[in-house]
Amino acid sequence: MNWELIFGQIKWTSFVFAGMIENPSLSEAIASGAGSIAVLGALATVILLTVKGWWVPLWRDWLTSVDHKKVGIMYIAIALVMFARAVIEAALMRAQQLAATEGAGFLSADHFGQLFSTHGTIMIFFVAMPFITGLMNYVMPLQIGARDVSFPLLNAISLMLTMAGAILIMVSLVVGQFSTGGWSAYPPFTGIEFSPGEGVDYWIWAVSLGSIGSTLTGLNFAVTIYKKRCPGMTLFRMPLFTWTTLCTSILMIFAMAPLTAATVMLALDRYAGFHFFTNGDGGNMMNYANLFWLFGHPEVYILILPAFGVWSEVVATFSSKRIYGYTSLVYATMCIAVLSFAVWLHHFFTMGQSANVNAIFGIATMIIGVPTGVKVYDWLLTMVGGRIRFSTAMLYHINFLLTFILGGMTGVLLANPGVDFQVHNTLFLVAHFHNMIIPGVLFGMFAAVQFWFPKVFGFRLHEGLGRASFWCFAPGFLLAFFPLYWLGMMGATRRTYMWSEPAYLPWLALAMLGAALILAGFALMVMQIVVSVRQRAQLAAPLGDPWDGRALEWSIPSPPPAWNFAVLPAVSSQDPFYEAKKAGIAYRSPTTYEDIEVPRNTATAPLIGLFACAWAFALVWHIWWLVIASFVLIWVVVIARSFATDTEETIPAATVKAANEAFLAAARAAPGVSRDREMTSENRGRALPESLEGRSGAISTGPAVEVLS
Ligand code: HEM
Ligand SMILES: [Cu+2]
Repeated sequence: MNWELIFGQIKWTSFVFAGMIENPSLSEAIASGAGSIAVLGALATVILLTVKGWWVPLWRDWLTSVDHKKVGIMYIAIALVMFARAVIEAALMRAQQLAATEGAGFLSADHFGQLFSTHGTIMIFFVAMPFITGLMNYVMPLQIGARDVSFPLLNAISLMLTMAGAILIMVSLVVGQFSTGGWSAYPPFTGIEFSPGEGVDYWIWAVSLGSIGSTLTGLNFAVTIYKKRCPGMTLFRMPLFTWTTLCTSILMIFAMAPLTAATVMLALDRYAGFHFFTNGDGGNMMNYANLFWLFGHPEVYILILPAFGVWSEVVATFSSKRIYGYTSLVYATMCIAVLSFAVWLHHFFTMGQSANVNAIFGIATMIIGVPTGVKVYDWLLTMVGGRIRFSTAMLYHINFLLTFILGGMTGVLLANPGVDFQVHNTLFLVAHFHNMIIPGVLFGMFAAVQFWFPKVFGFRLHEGLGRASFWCFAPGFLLAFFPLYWLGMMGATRRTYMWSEPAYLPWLALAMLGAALILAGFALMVMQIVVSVRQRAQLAAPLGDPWDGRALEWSIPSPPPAWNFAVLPAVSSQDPFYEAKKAGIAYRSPTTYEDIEVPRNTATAPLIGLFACAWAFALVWHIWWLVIASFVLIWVVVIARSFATDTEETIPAATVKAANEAFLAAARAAPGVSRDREMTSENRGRALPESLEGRSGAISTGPAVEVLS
């Protein structure tokens, strides 16, 4: 029997537990422990789903859904699960480096290499990306007054490809090893000669799946914003979060392609003996460096721009003011998006270009600071004279402004090739990019969760626990990363599992403390969600507008109905819902209702995701029959779908009318809640606009007119 035909290169020694049996050590025990947690977690999920009888609802209401809202929620769920893994890996790395100042620590060099590679890869591709994509999915169609994205099925396929990539990385905990090539996987180290095992292949296929998913998302969202805005929503009336979504989508279209090209070429080198990136034989790794960073630099803006959108919404809402400098914020976003393609070389100043080339890219990099600075002033000036409420989301915003400016300045330092020659490849750089990405992107997403959670689920999050978690995260971040600037200047190289340098000890100890605080913050955030679910009756805000919001998403019930808007709104200003509230014409009944067509659920996307996952796994392990079978099956599903005709269902006007009139009547009858009471159980989601506080706040029910016209 030729087992290799069936199982490819998988042997029993490929399983992580075999390492523990063969040469027991603490490092192996931790690896096996992580593998066991993955297996037990999967088992527990299966048992829970079976015992509770949730398989059917999971399949029927979620996995097969093409509703942008559910797709968005699933993206964010992936991000949170993967965050739990990656943040624990970060804490392990911290502990190892601390333990290794006077000894060898407890992790092997190889295990440490896998940890920084999975941590970086997961955080970028399976935490930050799904987080922003999920949020854009949920919020953008609501902000432009649309019923869904332009291509709902494609949207679900993007999600399932991302999920397939995430599952593949989880599988690598149990079967085989992951790459030790870092998140950027530079050849020739990641070529077959220096990394012969399956690790790099896991990286290649997980990242390729995510990358293709993101390309499709970019196309989908850009078309949606161009084509599906409601009547009257000109480009310059779009909320800023939608603007940043548009710019990010365009970046996704152009930036993911070089990445996919790079991963596929690396795969050809490894699988088929090509020489794109090898040393010699005509190959040149600089081609990889250029392709990777042609993706990699725009990628950081793909992540930060949606967060900038969140900050703009949060600061305006919680300052009870219109955003300051709307137009300048839009142009700044566009400038950043364009410039982001002109600076990639700053990631390899030290790799042999002439001084003139380095100088040009250094200057281009510094120029990005200008539009970013414009934004910072706009946010600050939005707060001036505003009635600021220090909600959790707003605390994150203020923290963002303070910390992001410091991180930005270290970026300007690094943009000097001369400085970069000194500190590149040290913890100074690690400090710099975490300094941008944690207070900027990660906390931006956390602020977004605090802000939009009541919209998504119909109840607010527990405010006290939100603040508690913020007060762990914010100082935790400072403690975990500011010492790294010092360490970097002292010469501590990045991706190093031990330096045996006692002088680093105090700084590493501080950083460890910071990581512990970050873990505590995460635990409190999970607790906040659990407690809020338990207390959802007191926290309920079904009337849709808990924060005195400004854009269209706040004008509909929470959670929104499947069709989002009973009648497509017509807008005539920026901040249309806020203007309507001020004018006393919000919550008016529309004159007529029409039948609404929504796409039916379909198994297409989850099946494609399943087969794509099998295909990638088979490629990693050279299980050729499965490679062919799953590839064929993907296309069988696609072709079968092309014959489906009955893909839409109609929701009768009467159903829509009954639901909408009940909502409007409840909203009109509810007493508005003023801003100083918004964190109390009085807040049912009917905000009293600040301009009307102290007055009756009554709504003229008047003659029926189009909502918001
Ligand atoms: C939340 C707390 C976090 C902690 C404590 C942490 C810690 C670390 C540590 C210790 C390293 C290895 C540094 C070295 O080279 O020695 C690292 C690398 C990295 N981290 Fe984080 N991190 C955190 C969050 C994040 C987030 C949110 C992202 C991105 C969204 C991220 C992206 C990365 C990347 C890309 C690398 C580089 C991996 C490589 O060298 O290839 N991290 N982090
Ligand atoms: Cu860059």
